[in-house]
Amino acid sequence: MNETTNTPKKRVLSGIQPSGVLTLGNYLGALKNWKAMQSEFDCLFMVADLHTITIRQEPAKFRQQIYNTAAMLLSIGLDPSQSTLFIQSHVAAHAQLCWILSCYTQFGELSRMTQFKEKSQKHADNVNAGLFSYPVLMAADILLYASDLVPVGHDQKQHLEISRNIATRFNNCYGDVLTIPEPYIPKIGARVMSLQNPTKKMSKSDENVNAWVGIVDSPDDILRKFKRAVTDSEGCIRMQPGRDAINNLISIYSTVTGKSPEQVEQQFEGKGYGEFKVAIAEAVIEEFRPIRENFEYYIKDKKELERIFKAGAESAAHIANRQVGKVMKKIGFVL
Ligand code: AQP
Repeated sequence: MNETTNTPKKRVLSGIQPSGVLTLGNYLGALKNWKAMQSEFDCLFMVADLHTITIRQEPAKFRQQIYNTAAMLLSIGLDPSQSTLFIQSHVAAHAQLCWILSCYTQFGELSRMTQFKEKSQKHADNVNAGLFSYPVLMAADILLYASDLVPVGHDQKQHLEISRNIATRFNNCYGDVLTIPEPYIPKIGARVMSLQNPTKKMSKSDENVNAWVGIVDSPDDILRKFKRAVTDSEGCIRMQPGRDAINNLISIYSTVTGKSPEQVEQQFEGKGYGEFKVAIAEAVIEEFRPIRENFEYYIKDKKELERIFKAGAESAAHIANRQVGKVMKKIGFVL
């Protein structure tokens, strides 16, 4: 219950892929908000491991990344007594509903997804059906829990839209079965760009390690990566259209410190890029310091991580199985 309005809390589902070391982009674009959302909403947060195998993974590394991502969710302050934390593949209903919904999704609408176009170019040797139908699995994730809200980054808007279309199409056939999710635009938000190519978003799967800053990177690495970040030849710290590198650095510093971009510009008036980069690195190092310490604690005890995430999966499965049952009954399956 929401204690101020005395109404049921809205349900929110969000997930993160264990596809590498979680970055400053994942943190400022998603994780930091998740922590802030916990008290206001009924939150389910998942390690989206089923999504990750659309790109080929090396088994031992993949398994470790799943543990790391789970430990990271706890390290940033997600509380299993307040939110449901689980690993997607532990709830079989995701795959089950995905198949059902894929029969209510058109080939044409999946073909228009920009992420599919981008990822199939990047991984031209493995353009598998999972990569193509990824948005259907995402729709299943959301619709399984009757999520009212889905936090969306800029790059996820198209996927939420297709989830809404699939749900509406299903409801047009069978009545009001699926909740149509609304986008939730987080309070703190930033699209963090690559430090080496600021026209591209910072991605954990970027092979150039200098392009991204990991949450558990050492302070030395963080400092080095910011020092190497590309800039331009203008020499002044001001947000301006077309100055992608500087705009990105100001946005990072502003989001981490809570200062407005104008305050950041004032603070660094007349100062050089070198000084600015060190200040950003120091702010990021301080932001990540307690998280890295927590991470070192949680990652040591895999049994405890498994216990926490298995308990979360049980709660999630309870909701998800009922929803799949409802959907199957409407379609006419014998249950
Ligand atoms: N650079 C970014 N800026 C802001 N938000 C970002 N997110 C990711 N990168 C940035 C947000 O993080 C959440 C989880 O993302 P994901 O792991 O499910 O997949 P992704 O968006 O594909 O993230 P990556 O790091 O780019 O992974 P790879 O390299 O595996 O593709 C999402 O809310 C996303 O918006």
